[in-house]
Amino acid sequence: MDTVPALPSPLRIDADGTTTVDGATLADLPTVERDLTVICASGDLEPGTWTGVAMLDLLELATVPPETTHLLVEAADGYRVCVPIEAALGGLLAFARDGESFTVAGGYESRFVASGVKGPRTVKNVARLETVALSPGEHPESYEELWPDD
Ligand SMILES: Nc1nc2c(c(=O)[nH]1)N[C@H]1C(S)=C(S)[C@@H](COP(=O)(O)O)O[C@H]1N2
Ligand SMILES: [Mo]
Repeated sequence: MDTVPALPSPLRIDADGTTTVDGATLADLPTVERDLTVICASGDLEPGTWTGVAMLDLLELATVPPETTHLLVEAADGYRVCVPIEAALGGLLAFARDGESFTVAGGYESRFVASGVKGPRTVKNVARLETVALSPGEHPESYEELWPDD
């Protein structure tokens, strides 16, 4: 399967400096498969085998400051989530689920998925990642742009 799709535009990582990840760089990263269950907004469990590149490998292309607590994952449409960095690092920038490419099955190129990250935070068409250091009193939700899809 040709897993890594041609992205409409390069992926941007804002960490310690800005890194631009083009399609060729993305395609050079190892492709992995992971079984992850996404918890839908409704509470339903959606198990699946996801194929993509490890967020850890992707973020290793940038310099992640040691004080990072959360990762902002932003879509081309402005949708944005803020998830704990440990959860994000264990996740995938996925391109397919159960062997079906999103471009074919869903009409989008990529999707951020991670264990413990619920359905509404599985951002589609990821365009930008940003590492942030939140102080203990700060609410991750205040960094988010979540839209109901129904
Ligand atoms: N870029 C982007 N990603 C998004 C959304 C969105 O509006 N924009 N909606 C989220 C919500 S609220 C849900 S429940 C799921 C829906 O995924 P599905 O279409 O596979 O059910 O995608 C999430 N990812
Ligand atoms: Mo949703």
